[in-house]
Amino acid sequence: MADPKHHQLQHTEYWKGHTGITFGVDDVLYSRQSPFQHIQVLETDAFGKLLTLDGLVMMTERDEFVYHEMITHPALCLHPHPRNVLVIGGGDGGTVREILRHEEIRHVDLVEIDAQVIEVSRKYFPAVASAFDDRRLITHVRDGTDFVRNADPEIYDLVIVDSTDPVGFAEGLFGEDFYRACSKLLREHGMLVTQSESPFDEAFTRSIHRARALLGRLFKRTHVYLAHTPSYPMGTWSFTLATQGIHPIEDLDPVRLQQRIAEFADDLRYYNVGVHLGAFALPNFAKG
Ligand code: AG3
Repeated sequence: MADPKHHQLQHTEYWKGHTGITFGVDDVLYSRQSPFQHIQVLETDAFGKLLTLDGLVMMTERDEFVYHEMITHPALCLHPHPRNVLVIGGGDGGTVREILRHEEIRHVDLVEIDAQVIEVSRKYFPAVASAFDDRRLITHVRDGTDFVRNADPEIYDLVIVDSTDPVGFAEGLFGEDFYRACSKLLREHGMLVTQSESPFDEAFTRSIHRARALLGRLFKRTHVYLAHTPSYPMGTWSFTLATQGIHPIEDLDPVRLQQRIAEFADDLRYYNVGVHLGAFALPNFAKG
């Protein structure tokens, strides 16, 4: 039976034959071409506002917390004393919002290539962009590959790559030169986390296995973990964590993790001790 609320406008993400869910669209709030990509903000019936870049779903009001909590807290909670963080991409601000919940964080550099993404997020997603005025944050509108090539060595404890898919101008953010440059920026115990696409999508997993192999040459350990992201194609998303030895489960004391979480937040909506432990348990099909 057809939905009684008929949407003349819909949005479905298509990429290489893979489709995401179809959003019923009530209104197009923003639709413009930036120098880098086509940016849209759509008012959807089920997910609130939706941000797309070149038609790819970046986030929705309803489920952005899953991705943003999971790209940040597992690594931040594993690191013995994270102070300085570099975020490549993430111009919507969700990733830095989560990082800056941690009081021990002294400095975050956010490097976003497209100033228009930041402006759009500030205007349409204030709850996501809520940390842009934090004094500990410096925002650089610049190409991430260029930034990491020129940054001082050994200054960060964590690098987070919150990029769009590895196509077009973002492809360099999944490549060998980029990862090598990132690894040089890290201090002792330094870690890198990158979003690594849906484990169901073969075209992507090929590039992700390659990325993981490249990271494996530069870091002692690489681990993939998963989260449920209803608005992204296939509904499950992966992240790759690279460390210089810290094991995400074996080096974790659940009691201490519980205390640590309580220190920085009492209102997380996804991440908790059980989720941390479970996220690194991969279904057979997703084991590399
Ligand atoms: N970063 C994008 C994750 C990749 C989404 N890919 C897709 N829909 N095909 C999310 C930006 C949120 N800070």
